[in-house]
Amino acid sequence: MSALDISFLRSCPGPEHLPGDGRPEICIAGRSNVGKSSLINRLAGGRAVARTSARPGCTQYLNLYSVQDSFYFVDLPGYGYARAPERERTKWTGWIALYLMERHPLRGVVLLVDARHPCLPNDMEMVEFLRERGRPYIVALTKSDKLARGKLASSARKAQDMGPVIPVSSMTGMGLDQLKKWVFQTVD
Ligand SMILES: Nc1nc2c(ncn2[C@@H]2O[C@H](COP(=O)(O)OP(=O)(O)OP(=O)(O)O)[C@@H](O)[C@H]2O)c(=O)[nH]1
Ligand SMILES: [Mg+2]
Repeated sequence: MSALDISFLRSCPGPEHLPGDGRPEICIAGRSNVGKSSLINRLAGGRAVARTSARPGCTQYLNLYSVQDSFYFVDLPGYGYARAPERERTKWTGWIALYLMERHPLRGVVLLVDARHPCLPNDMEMVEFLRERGRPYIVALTKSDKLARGKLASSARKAQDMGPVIPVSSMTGMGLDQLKKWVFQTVD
């Protein structure tokens, strides 16, 4: 996969701080620790443009990236982090919902789901939310390198209940060409 030219612009405390230049956006959504930052880094050719950590819940802001000088990636705060205070959690959910519902330049959502745990209740809720609002999305099954081939195939089959699925790995690069293709088609 050829690397994308991705640069980190800033962290925003809420969607109202995103740019107003009308460039298209693709958002990267998913549970806390699912691999959002790792995916962005791998798409950037392995450069550490996004912060990654073993501690879930570290990305509490919307992180904004410029891609190819022509569109943006918006890395959403991970949802479902049980150890965040209740009040914080509700706030994150509120931002995410508001952004997904109302953001005009948003062209599509890459929903990251751990390949080992397809169809968890809060991911299904997200899928329902996107479907109801007619937002184009794709499910990227992350950490696919952690599953043997047969297990990955059955997980991907199950995940099809969520929508169109691409198994990916930020470790091996699996599926990233296909994901990139979806992103370019969706911003176009
Ligand atoms: N084996 C493997 N590990 C991965 C992969 N992607 C992410 N990880 C690991 O999973 C952990 C979380 O990855 P992050 O990219 O920080 O996840 P995130 O969704 O950005 O997390 P928050 O921003 O904290 O919600 C890190 O320890 C990563 O190294 C992958 O494709 N394969
Ligand atoms: Mg992150």
